Amino acid sequence: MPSANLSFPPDFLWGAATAAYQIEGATQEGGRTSSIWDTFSHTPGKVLGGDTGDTACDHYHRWRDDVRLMAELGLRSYRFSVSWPRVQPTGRGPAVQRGLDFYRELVDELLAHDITPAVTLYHWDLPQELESAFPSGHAAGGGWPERDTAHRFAEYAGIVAEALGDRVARWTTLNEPWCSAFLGYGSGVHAPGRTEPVAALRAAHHLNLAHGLGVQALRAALPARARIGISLNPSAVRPLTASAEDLDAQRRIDALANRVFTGPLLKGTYPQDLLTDTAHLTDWSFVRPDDLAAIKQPLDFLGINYYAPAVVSAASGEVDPSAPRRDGHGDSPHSPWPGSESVLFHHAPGELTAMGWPVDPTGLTDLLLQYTAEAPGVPLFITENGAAYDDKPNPDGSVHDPERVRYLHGHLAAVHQAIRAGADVRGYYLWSLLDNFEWSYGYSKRFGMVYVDYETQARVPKSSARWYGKLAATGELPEAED
Ligand code: IFM
Repeated sequence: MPSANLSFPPDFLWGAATAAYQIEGATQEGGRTSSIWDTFSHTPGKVLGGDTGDTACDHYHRWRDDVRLMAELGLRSYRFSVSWPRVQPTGRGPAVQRGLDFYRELVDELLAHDITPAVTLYHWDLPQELESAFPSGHAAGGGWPERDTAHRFAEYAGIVAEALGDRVARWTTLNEPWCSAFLGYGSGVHAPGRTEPVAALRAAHHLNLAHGLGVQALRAALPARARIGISLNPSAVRPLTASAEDLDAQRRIDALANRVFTGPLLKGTYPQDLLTDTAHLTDWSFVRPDDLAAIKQPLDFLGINYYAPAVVSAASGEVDPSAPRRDGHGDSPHSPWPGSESVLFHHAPGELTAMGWPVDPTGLTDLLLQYTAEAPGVPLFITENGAAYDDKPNPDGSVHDPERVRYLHGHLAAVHQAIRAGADVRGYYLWSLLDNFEWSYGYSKRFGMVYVDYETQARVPKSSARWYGKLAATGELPEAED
């Protein structure tokens, strides 16, 4: 579609995002100890090709060059995560000053280049010690199914806020708690790799609680100008047909993907249908009386991470548990959908990215308008959006990625459409600044607008990076290349 006249508001924030474990490397330096992702990636068979985050993009040593590159590309904001085990190696007690210093220097460098830092406190790298703790005698482990982890997170949030609060105004508590809970403890394709449906539901609640307690700790430590939110990865769930069965499948997945978080965060309740759908698994007595009030904290913004919609149907017959679920979240015989394991996932029509995810920007417009209605008055940010493609350097070393430009163009046009329809969207962070460690896919999937040669650690901006830089400079959506 021609993009003439697609101008974004003048103060719209254009940025790129990364996460600590995906780019930093240096996993045993500066006093850092293992996170659940170090343990998981070092467990044979868990990550494609046996890849680990040990070196990743070596950002821990190359951060100055990476900030310079961001400035050259014209980015106005950088969203990164703090590695919990770098700052508080055991997940409790005093912080390691070297860990805090790393992030202070990074923030100072960003500010010196006029790039607004946006800090995410938790992007999946739980200190291993907290997972290995067995506070209530659970045989399989501690971690997010345990209440204490929420309190540990609030303590950690306060520590980071004290250290960076004079320089950082944008704070996100958790990134995509759905993945932490349901991929980490349900299907087991993410760390810590547990496959216990009830633990996944308990984890979801304790992540919600961690957010609520974390917001309180941040507000206590930060100046009033600080803006605090959370990044969710809501699913734009569509029924395959309009049959009552498929609509029920849609309702079930919407409850487990979306409302399990937005219910308590925005309304202070868990949805009744979710409690009913999972009643054969748990009575939810792990939700204590004051928890919901603690979780429903005022939000200064809501972060939305969007990649693709989901199309679901009811199973029409016997379900083969070993058949691929096609929900886009990796291969596992275990479902990440407790109580709704029989729901079938289908590809939305159209082109697929290298992740096998359909390209369908309409889901982004839908979600932005949905959250405009559900969270009135709360500004929205797209805190992640992007696509993996099989990018390869040309003989002259350049990297041309027209598919990514088309993906970005389509999704930014969808954001523009939502703004025109009344959504208060304040910024967009492209996932990702650099090619990086794509979790259980290792280094096989490239999401970066900057190509990383993992042998030499050379960074090569792809053509999408130049395209995006033009957008950041002008606020006008450039045409997609042919
Ligand atoms: O790489 C991830 C990121 O860590 C969280 N959101 C989705 C991205 C692509 O899978």
